[in-house]
Amino acid sequence: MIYTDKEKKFKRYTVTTALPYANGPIHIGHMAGVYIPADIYARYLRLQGEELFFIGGSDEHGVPVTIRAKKEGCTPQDVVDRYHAIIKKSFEDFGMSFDVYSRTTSQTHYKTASEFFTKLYNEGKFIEQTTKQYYDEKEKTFLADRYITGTCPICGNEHAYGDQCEKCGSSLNATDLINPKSALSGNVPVLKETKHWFLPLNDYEAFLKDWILENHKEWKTNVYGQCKSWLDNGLQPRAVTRDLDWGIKVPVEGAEGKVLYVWFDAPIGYISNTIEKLGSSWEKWWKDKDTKLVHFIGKDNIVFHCIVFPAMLKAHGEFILPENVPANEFLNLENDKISTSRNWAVWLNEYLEDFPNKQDVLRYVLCANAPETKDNDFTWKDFQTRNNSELVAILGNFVNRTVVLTHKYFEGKVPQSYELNDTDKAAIEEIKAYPEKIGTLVETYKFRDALFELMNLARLGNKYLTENEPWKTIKTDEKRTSTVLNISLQICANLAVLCSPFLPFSAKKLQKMLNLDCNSWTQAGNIDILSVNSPINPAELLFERIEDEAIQKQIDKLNESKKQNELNNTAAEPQKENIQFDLFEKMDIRTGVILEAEKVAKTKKLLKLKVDTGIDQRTIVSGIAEHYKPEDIIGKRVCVLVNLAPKQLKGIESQGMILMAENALGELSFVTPEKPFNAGCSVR
Ligand code: B3M
Ligand code: ZN
Repeated sequence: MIYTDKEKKFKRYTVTTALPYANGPIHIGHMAGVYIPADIYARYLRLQGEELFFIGGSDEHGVPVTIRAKKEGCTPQDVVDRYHAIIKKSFEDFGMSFDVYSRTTSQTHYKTASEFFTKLYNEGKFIEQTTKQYYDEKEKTFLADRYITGTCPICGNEHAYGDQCEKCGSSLNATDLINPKSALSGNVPVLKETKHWFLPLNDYEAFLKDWILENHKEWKTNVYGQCKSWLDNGLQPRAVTRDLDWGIKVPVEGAEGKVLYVWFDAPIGYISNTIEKLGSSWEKWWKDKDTKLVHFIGKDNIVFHCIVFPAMLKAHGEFILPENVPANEFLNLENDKISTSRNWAVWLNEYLEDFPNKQDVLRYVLCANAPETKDNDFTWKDFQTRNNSELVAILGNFVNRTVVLTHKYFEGKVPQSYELNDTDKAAIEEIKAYPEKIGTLVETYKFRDALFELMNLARLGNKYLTENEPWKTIKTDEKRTSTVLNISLQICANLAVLCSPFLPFSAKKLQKMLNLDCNSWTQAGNIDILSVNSPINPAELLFERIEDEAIQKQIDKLNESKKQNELNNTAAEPQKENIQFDLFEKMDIRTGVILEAEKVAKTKKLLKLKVDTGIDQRTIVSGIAEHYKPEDIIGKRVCVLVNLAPKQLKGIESQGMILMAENALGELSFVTPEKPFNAGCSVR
């Protein structure tokens, strides 16, 4: 049977969002892929009067957290405490309307996840298997796949990881790597036997095939397609435990040093977070067949939410299964994959520093560009265009014109509507259709289209106002102006209701301007939202133009990241051949201070400097003009090779050489004594 979401009626909704790893801040890719669509959906359902529990939280276990801790020289708990706080704050700042935002290191979660495992264990739902895993004898620990590097057997990349080669994209087993090395000690790891518990996914294959492939044909094609390919390839037992010291201890005897696999405990986090918030009344959200469970995730999480977690829930037996998993594809940034390690991202916390109070602009752009059916690209130019020519020029402009005219002609009170003509009637017919049109799109997870329709309503408003010219009719027919402004204000009020899931901050502002108490989606779709004579507050700009400089600053920031990456990835020049100390001793290097600097005429590269060497004040010609402006380097402390034989350069005698460091991009930097030493000190 094929049924769409709409045809089956549910009593309530449990909506989850992927729990971000607490090993870094949140970026625009996370927002566009998961959180903005989920928040629109949740806010919409609330306005529809639906009972809803909207769940978020941080995923605090797993190897990525331990890697970060090791890199930063702190404990995993330190890492997750720090990033949980940052992530939670970003979500709050961007108006994520979670009913709970908790974490997988909470006591409730440890208890819930342990009990979940124990139940399956006691009922014999796992198989025990002893396999050989890489072990680091120096560090005395088994190695997670990510902790092993070596040569990719497929493309020969020497820096492949035990789970994946990032060069050719192949997914690997650690034992596939040629010349494996432990990332902890650099030693060659040995294979050692270890016992683990596996969930025999193959036993759930028939159930999953029937449930997804037969009964959920309405799922998004990218999600359905990925599930089908997994199921067609046949499922294998999956280990649900790991040898690691960060995580939830495996609650059975003889499992010392083992924890639950992060992908076993994390999805249970959705349930624990519900319990944490609601106490004993949590069960209806997870066990009642009349509850619709929806998971918002990115495409890399599909297999865990559509195959592994449902198999776990099925094995447990008491829980409902997701009704839909509207996973998105990936968002790229300026034509390049978003990457935390390469700092190629727009971080939410930094965005708000540069664009204070512009949460809705980012929410708008990320929704308008959401990677719903394919990977998509975020560019700063597009961000600017969408702000200036859509939010400002269409939505903001329409509201502003209407409110300003109301104050100009009708003392800031909603004027009366008199006789309606055909244009009015046509506009009203169109207005009526919007709540249903937008609502249906939201209910079927087409958030981009929904947002586009919302803007069409604003376009309709602009067109209506422009065509009916109330500023002209005021001179001849005040009643006509009154009618047109009434209808325009009613369109503003419709927008104030309908935009609130998408642009919650601006919606609030607009509702305040209109003195509108918005609490239901059904308020929209008519032209009686605002009653005649009710007061309208003075116009306030909903959006403001973003100028080129602000955009250029962001592009510069990204270019800086690109440059840093290039530098980090370039190996240092090979060492020159050895020399004896006496040769070095012959060089007389001194600290010095630049006293004067000017460009050498008709050259691009040369500056003529006067330098205090402590011995004398002398002229040195230096090839640094492309890197430093003369006026910026007066007073600079430098190092000077003072006994270099004088040389004529462009007719000037240069008496020595300023020492410069040069990076892989050919950029120059003075070598400056770290303390403010006088000129003339020897350098050796
Ligand atoms: N933390 C992976 C991710 O952030 C993972 C999601 C867990 S959802 C239960 O992509
Ligand atoms: Zn490879």
